[in-house]
Amino acid sequence: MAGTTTERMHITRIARRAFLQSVATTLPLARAGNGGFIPSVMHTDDVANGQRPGELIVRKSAPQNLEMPFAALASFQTPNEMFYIRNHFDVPQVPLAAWRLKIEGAVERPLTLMYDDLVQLPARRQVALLECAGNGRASLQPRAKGVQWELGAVGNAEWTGVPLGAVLEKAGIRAAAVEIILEGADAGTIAEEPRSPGMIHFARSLPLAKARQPEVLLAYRMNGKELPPAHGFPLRAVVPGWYGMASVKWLTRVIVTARPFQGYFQSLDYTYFEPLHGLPTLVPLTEIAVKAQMARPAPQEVIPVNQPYRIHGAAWSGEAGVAKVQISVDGGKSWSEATLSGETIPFSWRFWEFAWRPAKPGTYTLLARAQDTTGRVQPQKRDPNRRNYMINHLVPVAVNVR
Ligand SMILES: Nc1nc2c(c(=O)[nH]1)N[C@H]1C(S)=C(S)[C@@H](COP(=O)(O)O)O[C@H]1N2
Ligand SMILES: [Mo]
Repeated sequence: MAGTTTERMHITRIARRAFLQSVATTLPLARAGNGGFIPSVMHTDDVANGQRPGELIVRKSAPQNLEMPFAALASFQTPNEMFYIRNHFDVPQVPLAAWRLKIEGAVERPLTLMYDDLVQLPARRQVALLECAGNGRASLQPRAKGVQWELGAVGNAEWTGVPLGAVLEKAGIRAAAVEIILEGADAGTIAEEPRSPGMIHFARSLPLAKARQPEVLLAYRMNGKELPPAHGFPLRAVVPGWYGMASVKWLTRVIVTARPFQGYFQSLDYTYFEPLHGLPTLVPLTEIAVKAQMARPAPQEVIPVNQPYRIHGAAWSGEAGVAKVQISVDGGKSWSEATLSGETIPFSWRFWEFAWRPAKPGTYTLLARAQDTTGRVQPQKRDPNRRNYMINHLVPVAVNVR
């Protein structure tokens, strides 16, 4: 792969100071602290009950994979420092002066854009939730392969950028086009099976129909601040409603292609079995499945008897809204409706809460389940067709009332 990059922009790994200097000289904004984003971290053992809010939990340190302690859920927009980080390779250090975005393939006019070109195009702000397709994996039995995420590989942020569709229109999509491939500057080799063919870049594709939706952005700001390095500086895709793998970070190439893309992260990773004519068929993951997650109580939390307790959390469903959330405090025998707060904001989560007052001491099994505006509900049981992804079956939360 490294040998085929001649016509591509060159990204050099340079010392952090040099990187900051080069950014600072090309971009006044950077002086406000672009490179200053260093997530504060804690180790898994410190968070038995998720009781140290304000720090991300390390699930893997090289490359860095961090999750939010979901018990600390408090704000509708997840602060940048609390937003989970899912990296397959090391964060590429991209000097802005050398950075380019290429739009190529089945287009009338191939384009090469610089950062300043992009930020001058009409911008759109879009709130959208990102959830990793492996979020909740730690609850799977038997243990599934991959990063052992608990509940925190999810976040909701406001993104600012240029609609991908607008850039594609500038380049002119040819009639033969079927998909848009998004390629990141990060690259590496995957040593475990299935192995990668040497060095590969992170890349995913979108069907044309989704790529043209107005909510799909090439984003350069996150919650009003410059996109942090770990989240894709200088530019990332944000594909609202779809699992996180579609939102390619450190974007350097947009390739319009006349055949479906079959790259590593498209065909081997991030796929599930969809039954087609009765045959389980591997297809790429797309839309986020409906789900309610409980922030508090956290598993094994101790709750005082006969006191009011606020059960609360968030619910979401890819491209649809949340219609209702129900709570059970008796292991699923009976259900009551939770209160949804605020109004539906497209592609975002919705907070919910339920007032509980446990009358007797003992162990209780709590469950939350969501239904979306298209009628979809969370499954009771894990579907093996989903492999190690798309984890939205009901997971009980056991608590102790004393
Ligand atoms: N270039 C690149 N883009 C990427 C990834 C990556 O490793 N490299 N990880 C993807 C996955 S699997 C997820 S869940 C989201 C996570 O985005 P975040 O780290 O900003 O939360 O980024 C996606 N985009
Ligand atoms: Mo992910």
